[in-house]
Order: sequence, then structure tokens, then C-alpha cells
Amino acid sequence: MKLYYAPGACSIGIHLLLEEIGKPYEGIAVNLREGAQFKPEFTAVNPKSKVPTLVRDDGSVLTEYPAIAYWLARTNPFANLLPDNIDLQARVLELTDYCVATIHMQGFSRIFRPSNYAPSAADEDAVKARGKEIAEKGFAVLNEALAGKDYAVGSFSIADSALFYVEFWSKRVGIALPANCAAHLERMLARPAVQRMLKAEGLA
Ligand SMILES: N[C@@H](CCC(=O)N[C@@H](CS)C(=O)NCC(=O)O)C(=O)O
Repeated sequence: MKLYYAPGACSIGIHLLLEEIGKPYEGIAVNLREGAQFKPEFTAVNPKSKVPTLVRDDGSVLTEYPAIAYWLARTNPFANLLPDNIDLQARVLELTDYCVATIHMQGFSRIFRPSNYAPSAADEDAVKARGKEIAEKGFAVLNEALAGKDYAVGSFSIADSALFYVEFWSKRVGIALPANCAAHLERMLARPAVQRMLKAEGLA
């Protein structure tokens, strides 16, 4: 298997799941700042120009965070990345989608790439501020979901990898995490798989 990732990007969540699973894989860094995602070498693999991108052992390519995380969990049941209970599985998908589709794509995307949302450069500060509001509201929701739990649905699952990457980004943009999210981030940082991933990406 090959994981195309960018250091510190949302792909950190998939990268840590591969470390949790512990099977051999190749990590290939894509330099988003230099535009490597738009070069033919990468678009031949993923025409969406996005990481994470997973190339499976049969050569087929899987994209989109929730799909990759779900496939990794289902094909590696020994790693216990998805609970057996269907109701809890639905909660895992609900939280994963909220992190990716709302907190990341609507919140952090506005903060990291305001020009994609602003009609002119003069509007960019307002776009960033709106992104911060969306992310902060998202963390308030996650904080409630984490109340009384070590992990998103009790035991560790793919949802925690998605929570982790948005929590990890919070420091970068000056968002103070509410208490349960801050404790969850610390708990995640204490996992050996997360430490291995951070070292591999030069973020430790
Ligand atoms: N919906 C995609 C989002 C992936 C995404 O936005 N990845 C960002 C990095 S966090 C990216 O590759 N951006 C490329 C760019 O900014 O040009 C997913 O769930 O995987």
C-alpha cells in the first residue's frame, strides 16, 4: 500500500491509522506548497489533486478521508478501528463526517485558503473569521460528544483520527480547544502510533 500525504495536512489522520494497523506501507510526501498536487505525476494517481490518497495493493486508488478510513477499518478488523455495534458504527461515521465535511471543509478551509471563498483580497479577513467561527462551533459540538469518554464513541475508532487532525490544527490557527477536546488531543498524542506518524512527517 502507498499513502500520498502532505506533512501536517488532514492526511495525518489516515497516516496514524496505518501506524495503528502496523502493516508495511510506503508513505509518499506531496509538497502542496510547491503545487505538486497539480503535477501530472500526482494527477495521474488522483485527478482531484488532494491528499490523503491511498493506492491499494491491487493498484486501485481510494480517495476521500471517510472512505479511506472506513476501508482500512473493515479490511483490518484485528486493529479494532470500528466497533461491532451498528449504532456505534453510525455514530463513528456521523462524527467523522462532521469533522471532515463541516469543521475541515467549511471551517479550516476558509482559514487556510481564504482566496477560494473571497471575491477579492479585501474580503479575506472576513472569510477567515467566518471559518474560525465555524470551527469553534464544531469544537463545541465535539466537546459535548466527548463528555465522559476517552474516545469519540468510547473505545478508539477511525472517528478519533478525524477528531485528532482538526484538534491538531487548532493550535496552528489560535483556536483554544474546549476541555474535553484538549484532553482528547493529549490522549491521542500519547498513542505510540501517533508519535510514529508525527516523527515520520517531521512534526514531532
Ligand atoms: N474531502 C477530501 C479533502 C481532502 C483535502 O482537502 N486535502 C487537502 C489537504 S488537508 C489537500 O489535499 N489540499 C490540496 C490543495 O490545497 O491544493 C477528503 O476528505 O479527503
